[in-house]
Amino acid sequence: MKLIGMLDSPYVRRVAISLELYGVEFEHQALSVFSTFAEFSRINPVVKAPTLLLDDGTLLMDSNLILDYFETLAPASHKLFPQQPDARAKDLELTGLALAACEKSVQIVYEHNLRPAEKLHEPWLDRVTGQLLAAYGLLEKRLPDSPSLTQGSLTAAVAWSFTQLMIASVVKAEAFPRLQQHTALLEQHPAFMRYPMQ
Ligand SMILES: N[C@@H](CCC(=O)N[C@@H](CS)C(=O)NCC(=O)O)C(=O)O
Repeated sequence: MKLIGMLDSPYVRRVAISLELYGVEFEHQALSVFSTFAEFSRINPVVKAPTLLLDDGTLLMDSNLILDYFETLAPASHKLFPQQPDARAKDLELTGLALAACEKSVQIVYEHNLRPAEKLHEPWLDRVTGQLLAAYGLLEKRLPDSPSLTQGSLTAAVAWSFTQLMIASVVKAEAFPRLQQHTALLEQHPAFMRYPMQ
């Protein structure tokens, strides 16, 4: 099976790290949805990263759907979402906040990198920035004191590393010390080090 997409996408990276933690073997093909659009489109005409191509030709896209499949396959010892309902709800909360932070960060990056400067729409950027800061504000509060390696905690770290790489001037690291510390710790984990953002 093949995972297609660049690791500087937080969605691709969370899938790569999760597959590693599940113990699933896969080939990573680092294609960009921008610079290698044509090659990407020959595998997935929709050109969405991550794309996961199963050995039988099934094409999965959207990190949550890809991870849903592997979470179902994983034995209890390797599942990344807690099984106990209250703990699961807390972890889904972290995951949702981290994914919102990814989405808002990506929107800001696209607004700056894809749109001509004269067409930047400041009210939209302000709105998205407010949503991004709200997502990280809640994550900073909701991260448990000693988080275990779950889907929520790993997605929070992947999101934070992405935001800090791409738009550190928008989200000041010093205002989020718990996210900083949490991410620094997880970035030392072998699964994170095997799939670095750059
Ligand atoms: N909700 C999706 C978001 C994926 C996403 O937006 N990926 C970006 C790369 S970071 C992409 O494919 N951009 C190209 C496009 O949307 O045309 C997921 O979780 O996989």
